[in-house]
Amino acid sequence: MKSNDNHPFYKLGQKAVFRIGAVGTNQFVTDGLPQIAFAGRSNVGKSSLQNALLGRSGLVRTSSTPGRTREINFFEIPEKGWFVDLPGFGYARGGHQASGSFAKLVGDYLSQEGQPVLVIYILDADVPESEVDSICLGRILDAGVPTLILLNKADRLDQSKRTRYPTMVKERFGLETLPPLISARTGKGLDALRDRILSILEPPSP
Ligand SMILES: Nc1nc2c(ncn2[C@@H]2O[C@H](COP(=O)(O)OP(=O)(O)O)[C@@H](O)[C@H]2O)c(=O)[nH]1
Ligand SMILES: [Mg+2]
Repeated sequence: MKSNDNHPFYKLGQKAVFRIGAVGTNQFVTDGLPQIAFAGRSNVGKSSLQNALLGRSGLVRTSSTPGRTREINFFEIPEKGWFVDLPGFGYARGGHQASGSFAKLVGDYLSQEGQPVLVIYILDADVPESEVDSICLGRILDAGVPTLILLNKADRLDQSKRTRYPTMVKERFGLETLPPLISARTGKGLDALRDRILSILEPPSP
């Protein structure tokens, strides 16, 4: 682990467990605890980011082959809430038909009443202008689901791109603030994200 290995979120991360890979809406978790969903194109690092946040290298399966995850995977953080790993947008091994059915499953998941409480939408920091992101992120923002946009794989950008790309993405999606540059690989930016997640899973008592 990196220098941030004593963040209080790790205590919860150690207890995280995989519960279900939902292939139909009847398998969605509905226990009322907050769900934080990770969305984005295939291969942007959704699974790597969840592992890095939790400090659990093998919990969420990662792959260098895009489009492997077909289910909506629910990881329980006992008594606190859930990490929900959505299938990657914009790529389907099973062809057109399969692609339509996961688009529907993800659409149904995202349009539930009150869940997810937050969508973490991950962009590849080095691909700031993908058409698939325009469509998918555009829909999520239009649906009004609270969304945090992050630029992952920041370790791959040179200084010039680190300056220019967050501004490009901010303008493109009409965001109020610059999207943070993070890296699931180096741990850059992850403690701020753990703080935010912890404030959702363990809200300060009123
Ligand atoms: N350089 C770099 N590679 C990353 C980072 N995060 C993930 N990857 C790599 O990107 C590939 C896809 O990651 P994965 O987590 O499976 O992506 P997913 O399809 O969005 O879940 C894997 O080879 C990861 O090792 C990162 O921050 N930096
Ligand atoms: Mg994945």
